[in-house]
Amino acid sequence: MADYDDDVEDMAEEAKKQQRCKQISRQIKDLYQQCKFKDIREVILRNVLIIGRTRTGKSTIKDLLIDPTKVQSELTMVSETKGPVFTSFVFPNASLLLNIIDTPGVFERGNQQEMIRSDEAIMKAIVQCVNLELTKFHLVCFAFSMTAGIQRDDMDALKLFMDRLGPEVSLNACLIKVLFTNQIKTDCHMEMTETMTITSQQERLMQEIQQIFYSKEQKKATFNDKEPKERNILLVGRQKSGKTTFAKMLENPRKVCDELAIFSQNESIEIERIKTTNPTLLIKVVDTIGLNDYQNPNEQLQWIREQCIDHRIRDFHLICFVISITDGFHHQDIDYINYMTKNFGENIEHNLCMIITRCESKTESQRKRCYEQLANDTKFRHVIHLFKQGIHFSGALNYDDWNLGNHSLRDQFLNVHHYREKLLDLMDYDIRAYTLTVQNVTPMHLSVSPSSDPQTDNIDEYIVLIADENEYVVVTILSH
Ligand SMILES: Nc1nc2c(ncn2[C@@H]2O[C@H](COP(=O)(O)OP(=O)(O)O)[C@@H](O)[C@H]2O)c(=O)[nH]1
Ligand SMILES: [Mg+2]
Repeated sequence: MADYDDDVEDMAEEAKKQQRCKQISRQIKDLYQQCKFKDIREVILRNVLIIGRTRTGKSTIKDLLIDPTKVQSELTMVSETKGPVFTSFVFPNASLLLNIIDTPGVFERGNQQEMIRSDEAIMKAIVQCVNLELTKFHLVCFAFSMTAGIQRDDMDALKLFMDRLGPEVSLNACLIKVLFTNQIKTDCHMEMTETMTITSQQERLMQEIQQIFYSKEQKKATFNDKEPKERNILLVGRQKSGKTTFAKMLENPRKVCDELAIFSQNESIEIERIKTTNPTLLIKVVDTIGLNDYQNPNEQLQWIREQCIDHRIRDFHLICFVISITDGFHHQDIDYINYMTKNFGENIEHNLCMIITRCESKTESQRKRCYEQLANDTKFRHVIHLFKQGIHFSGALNYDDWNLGNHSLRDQFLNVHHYREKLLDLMDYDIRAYTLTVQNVTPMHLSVSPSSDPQTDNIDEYIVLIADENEYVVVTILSH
């Protein structure tokens, strides 16, 4: 009996203990609920390497992962090349940890202009990854912006990159195309009623633009039976900086620019003859092949000089260094400017001006900010005085906006017309022409045409190599 009583007592004690345990466990759970680290769980690790030039939107791709509704800040004129940047992202729903290594310097050249490329930046990026114990990449993304396109220089950098990482890297490679679209585009698109098709919207816009153009021209019209003033203009600048579009805009500001292409067209020197009324000018525009990082700028400039002399154009009233606001001012551009003064002679500065293209949607305050950024840049400050004919803006009716029948085209035209007026006034002044001398021009048959190098000619081959299985990720970013 005593044994039985003991057993009952033990059982009761045991039940009490269990109850107490349950209570404590509940309390621990309650406490844990209040703890902010309660979501600790296993995650899948993914390492992504983003490569590409500066200003191709690589950092913006990262922003996009966090908040795709974010409107990007305004484009700056000058970009700084930074070292590799490492960021980790956690996606709780997908139990994913994403490590992104952004390597801006890889596609920028070393200091020595004569060297085609140093792989110092690539090695630096690799060392940084190893230091972070990141030795495996699930994805290697090559980002390029539609406005700058893919240049031959990029191909060289990619080739070098693959040499360093091994060809198997292409199995994990993809191509990211970054499009900067105007915020206004979406607004206007929504405004369009169902009955108003894009075509009729385009027709209406063009009529409106024609009317504005004629009324502006009429206001300026004066009786003038004088012979037109002859002006020669030389356009120099990077590939896709907007030189050809600028010449077309001078001829006809109502023209919608061509659609952006990824690759630069094969070009040779083109000479456009443009006749304008108000003021009455006969402008000969020498549109050159774009300067590119791939070639020795000295040779390129010398070739341009020879071509001009071959075409019997030696006197230039304006020598325009063309840069696009979307690509900004690179510090390599300073080298080009210095090479220009060296190659063409110091007195080029009396006729030198800068044209900043793709500004059709920029307001006056934006243009002012852009100018201030240039004037305050530590490096550009030293060459700004060379642009004795000033820094000017230009633009053209944007193809994408036209394609969607956007109302913004009207305001774009007002800006473009204003820029053109100022530029024609500049050309109308009696500027003393700069004369190209034959001195120092040694006859040489350089092949600076991008199409003439058989080794890097087959662009498609490289794309297939990098974008295995033709994988495209299209990222659309709202611009400011
Ligand atoms: N919206 C806009 N697009 C431009 C402008 N300039 C150039 N583009 C675009 O950039 C592309 C390349 O420009 P292009 O004039 O051929 O450059 P180039 O290589 O310097 O002659 C054009 O086809 C246009 O799509 C501009 O002022 N405004
Ligand atoms: Mg061109």
